[in-house]
Amino acid sequence: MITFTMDNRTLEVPEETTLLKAARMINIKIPTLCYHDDLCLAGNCRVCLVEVEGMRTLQASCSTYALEGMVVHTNSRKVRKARQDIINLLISEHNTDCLHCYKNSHCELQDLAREYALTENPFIDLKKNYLPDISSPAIHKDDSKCIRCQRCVRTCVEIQGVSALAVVNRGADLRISTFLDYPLDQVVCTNCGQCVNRCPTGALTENSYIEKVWEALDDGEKTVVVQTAPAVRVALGEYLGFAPGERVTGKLVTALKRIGFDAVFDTDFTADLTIVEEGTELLTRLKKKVVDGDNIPLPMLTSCSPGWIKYIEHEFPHMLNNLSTCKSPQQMFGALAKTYYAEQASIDPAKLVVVSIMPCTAKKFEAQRPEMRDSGYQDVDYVLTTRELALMIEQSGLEFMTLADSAYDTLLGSSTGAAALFGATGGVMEAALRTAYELVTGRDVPFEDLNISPVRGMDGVKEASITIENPLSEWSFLNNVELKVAVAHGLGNARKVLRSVDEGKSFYHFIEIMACPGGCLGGGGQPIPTTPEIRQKRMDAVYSEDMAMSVRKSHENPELQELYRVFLKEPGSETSHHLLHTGYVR
Ligand code: HC1
Repeated sequence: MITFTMDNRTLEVPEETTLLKAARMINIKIPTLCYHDDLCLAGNCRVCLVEVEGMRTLQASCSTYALEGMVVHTNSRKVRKARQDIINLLISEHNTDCLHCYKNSHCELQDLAREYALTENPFIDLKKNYLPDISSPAIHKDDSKCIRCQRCVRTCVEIQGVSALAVVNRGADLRISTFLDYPLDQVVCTNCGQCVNRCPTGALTENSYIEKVWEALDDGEKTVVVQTAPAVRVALGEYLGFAPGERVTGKLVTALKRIGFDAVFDTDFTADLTIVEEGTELLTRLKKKVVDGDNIPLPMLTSCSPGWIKYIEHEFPHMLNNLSTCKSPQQMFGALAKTYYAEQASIDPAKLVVVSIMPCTAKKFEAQRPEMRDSGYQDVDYVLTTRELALMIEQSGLEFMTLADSAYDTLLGSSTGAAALFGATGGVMEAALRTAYELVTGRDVPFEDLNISPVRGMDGVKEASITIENPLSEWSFLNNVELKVAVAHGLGNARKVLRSVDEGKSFYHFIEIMACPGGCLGGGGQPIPTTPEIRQKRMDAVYSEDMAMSVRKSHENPELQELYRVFLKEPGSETSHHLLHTGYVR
């Protein structure tokens, strides 16, 4: 242990503790613009400078370790003056049209300008004229607001292993660019939005569709329905007065009804549907492989995370046939809304607008893919992130904390605990195993309380296996088969698993991959900040939602059973294939 002094307080910390971390341990806030709990140290912004007695220059606290006997001042006159100068230098190059910035009041640079009471800037104005990159349906990149902290580049390289963003040039000309400066929609960007979630300013934001949604709501000719993703309800509250990890499902539904949506449905409903369709597909693949000896691609890979789909298209195109043909729950919902729901509710689908509330920026891209028009229309019209919904709730003047709870509308609104799990890494796998095991054996999965703990938690790659014993006669070919599965979250981890499978080093029957760390609960469209601690709290909320549900297996969802009875007929039917399945080509 190291003993040292910080702001006249004696501290004892483990070796290799940075001064920034030590300060946080005693609730002293040192500002920083480039540090992020998820990322490696960079020391780029220098805002976190502190004074260390005996040292000639101020030290960056994010990259200076506490040493025995050190005396540190985090708020001396010299420190305050240096921070003011650094912030002013950043502002001298920054587009300061804050009132028209999407990140207005959610910008870390703006917060510091306020905290340090900066009223005048002694430095020359060095702003450059950059044209924003508006090519992507998901992400808006505006270099005039970039402070070159490089959180985005480290995210894209270290966590996602994508490298769509890179640093180019040196010194005053340094900027964040793409391959050959191509627009975002022409490079390997997966639209995951993890960069957006870590950007301290308005340089990277989601492409907002709020105005389009208001327009639709104001159009008396249109019926506007909305679906809410599993991970939204465990995070939305963070922007509206609740602590991380508080579930706000009932208030979310009430808010959407008060905003004016004609019906409020749940993506969890189609998450259950995905499980039934995907579970059936997995069992069909196994049967074809084992019984018929077909050369069916295994492992089967989940297909609900659109950032992941874009990644496999770019990086492992030869494995595209391993992807489940199931569309994501978001897209299954859109296709059903404009067919089944429109029919049941006697609505002209041409006048039906489907809006999604998602924790994910890539869902905006997914909704616009040409494959996603099987209803005869664009199945999902507009996708808003959790953050955009929070803004709409504010715009509506609703006091979210005081809203009563409401229930989802019927027909596409009931769900199970299994569907709630989709919001967390491992959740799709857990939900699928609960259903597939029961379909094959007639019994519950052999885990206490249905909780399949090996696929839970934040490890980047998780593995599990279940041996199938005494299956029903139809599945006798699976007797004593050890079903091997894996789960990866974050595209860097996806790459590890796929490489290992591709090189023949690992074998699995089924792999769940989610593009974002922690799964959707850590999506690029979730409230900022999203940190490891906050992801854990959202994850705990997901599991408590599952435990609170009266039905916890997808195939037992009553509205889903009705959907099959009156419309789809059976899993994998012709209608199912037409509306709910798709394929991707390179
Ligand atoms: Fe997800 Fe999914 S879990 S992809 O993370 O399969 O975004 O929440 O909605 O579609 O259900 C996201 C979350 C979400 C889909 C579902």
